[in-house]
Amino acid sequence: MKALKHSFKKFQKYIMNTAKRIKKEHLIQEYFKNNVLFITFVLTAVINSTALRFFCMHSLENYLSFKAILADTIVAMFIGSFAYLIKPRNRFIYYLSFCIFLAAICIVNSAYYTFYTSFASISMLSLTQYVGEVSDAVVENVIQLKDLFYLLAPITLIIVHYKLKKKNYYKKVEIKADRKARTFKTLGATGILLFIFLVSLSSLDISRFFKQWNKEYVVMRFGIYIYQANDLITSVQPKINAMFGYEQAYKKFNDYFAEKQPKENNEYTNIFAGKNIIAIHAESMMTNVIGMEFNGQEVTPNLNKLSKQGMYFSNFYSQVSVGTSSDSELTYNTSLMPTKSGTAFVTYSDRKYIATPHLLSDMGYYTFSMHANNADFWNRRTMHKTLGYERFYSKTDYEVLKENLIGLGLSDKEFFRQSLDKLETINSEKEHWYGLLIMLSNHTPFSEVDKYGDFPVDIKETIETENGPEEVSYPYMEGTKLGNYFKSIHYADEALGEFITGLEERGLLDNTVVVLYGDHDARLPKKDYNRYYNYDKENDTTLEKEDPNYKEYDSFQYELGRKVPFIIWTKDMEGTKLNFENTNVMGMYDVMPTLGNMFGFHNEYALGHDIYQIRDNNIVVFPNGNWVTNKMYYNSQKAAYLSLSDEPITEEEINNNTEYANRLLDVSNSIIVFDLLNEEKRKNME
Ligand code: GP9
Ligand code: MN
Repeated sequence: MKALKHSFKKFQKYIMNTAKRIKKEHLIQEYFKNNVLFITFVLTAVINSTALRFFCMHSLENYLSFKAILADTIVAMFIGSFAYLIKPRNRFIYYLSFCIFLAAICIVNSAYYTFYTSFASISMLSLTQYVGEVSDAVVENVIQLKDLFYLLAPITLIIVHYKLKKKNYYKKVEIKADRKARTFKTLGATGILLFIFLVSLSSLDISRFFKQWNKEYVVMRFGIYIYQANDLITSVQPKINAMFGYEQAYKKFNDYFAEKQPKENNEYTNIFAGKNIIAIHAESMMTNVIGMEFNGQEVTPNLNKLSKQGMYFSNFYSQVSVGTSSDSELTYNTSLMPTKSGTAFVTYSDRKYIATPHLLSDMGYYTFSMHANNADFWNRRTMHKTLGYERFYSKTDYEVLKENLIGLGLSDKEFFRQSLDKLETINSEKEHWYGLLIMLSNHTPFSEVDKYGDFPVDIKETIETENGPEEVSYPYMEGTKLGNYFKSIHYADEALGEFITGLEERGLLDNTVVVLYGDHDARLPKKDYNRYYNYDKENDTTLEKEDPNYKEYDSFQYELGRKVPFIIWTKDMEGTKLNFENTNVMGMYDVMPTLGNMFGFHNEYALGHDIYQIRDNNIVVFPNGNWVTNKMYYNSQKAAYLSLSDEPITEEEINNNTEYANRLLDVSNSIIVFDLLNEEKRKNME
């Protein structure tokens, strides 16, 4: 302790002395005098990046973001520090080149943002037809006066340089220079700032940085220069990954599909041939709300109705990884699994995919997707094109009024209402069509409770008192995240109900099959489920484990509870042989082969199965290596399972299924990383 005190005192003294020295010897003024070009370079780079945030994101919080300013300073100082290794009179060229380069990054992003309300990505360059479109558009409509602001940086640097030259400055600093020492000192100072920056980052900042798709967020926290460098790495990395091991991956892929059971027809083959399709991607919609009630009021009356009237798959799982919504869309459209690293939508948007919209297009369908959010969210603008959607109706195709906002953007009710008009037009113009509509309102954190409408999740009871019957209420799920989720999903369900009514009124259901899937679970806290299942209303608490009425909700229950609904519905299905509940385990990767069988398209490289071919023999593999069958749920990390039937379980069965799961994940990953479905590429390799 004493030693610590002593060192602290010593450090304090050192700081005091240094401060005195700085004051006495006018070191700061000296520093400024001797490093004019370096300081100009750093300042202009930081001002440019700050201006870019100001012009693009218009909020004080964004353009005065401390983290971004710090990050920009670090980048500029890092680049600038190496200039000290060069002779003073040659440094100007070094600074000017980098100054122009950094200004160019700002100009490109500024112009790009005006057009796309997003920041630029190098990966876009690989889509050649897209580049054509963009460059035309940029030249014709987009370059504006504000984009030229960034040129002030090199202009300032040039002016400063000539002023210094006039004063014979370079000759003076030449004498004083100790080049290596200056470089190291500047790098040292940069290192200290970097340390402060890293400490200031939250886990959300870090995770978004690595995912990179939420570009505005990354630019806001890391500045434009780090964003662009990160973008370069994330765009190039998959190309490098794909350079090694192609042959081996191709062999494994061939072996895998050579063993796959060929497609067989069954009683559902072509039952919907020629029908139009409306697919609804239901954000965070889970199966456990189906049939649920509070005080006699159904949480999701419309979803309940669809599940009762249609073909309802009640044992259905989504198979998402870190790409959540986008992973779900990938698997739904291609019957492939999410990639092991990165996300297919962002990292591998330039690969060839055999996707439902491609196959339907080949059959003469007009294919489109609709989502009233920013088109670049999850890189959909690019990826929906890659998947074969001929048109993507995104935020700019909708009227987004402030009063209609919920959570991430336009409310589901308004989204569906405006989509109806578009669907009506499409229906009048196209003979066959397929549309994917992506919902948005029921998105975590489910906190805008006042916008969801009135849906109490308490317990109301009427009790007899001396003064007659009186209504009492126990808070139950009120104020919990799960409770808020119920309110939110009630809203989403109402939106769904209004949409179905709207479709019916406009005659859009006459020749249409509605397909609905929940994209992933809502990631709700386990303790809230515990309260839901074990509420002790007398004490307003959760029952103890020891209580005889306690219902176990352990991690297995939680995993099984992550089921999402999958429903195939037509307006006249009720009471027919297609109206039933299918309880066989099924995954998102089985959707494409199952629908393919019903509508008449086939993807021979699907990883899932037509559920009517595989029936009760199915296995659903999750990206983390876990898997589930009708008989058991297996957690591969813990090497533990939960039995789901009375049938005995053998070790051999567990090993075989685990091997199958690993192989499937491996092949799926290789298909995407090595672009194995791209025959042209194959030819070039041979
Ligand atoms: C964004 C929406 C949500 O447009 O689809 O994505 P998520 O956060 O669920 O992945
Ligand atoms: Mn989602």
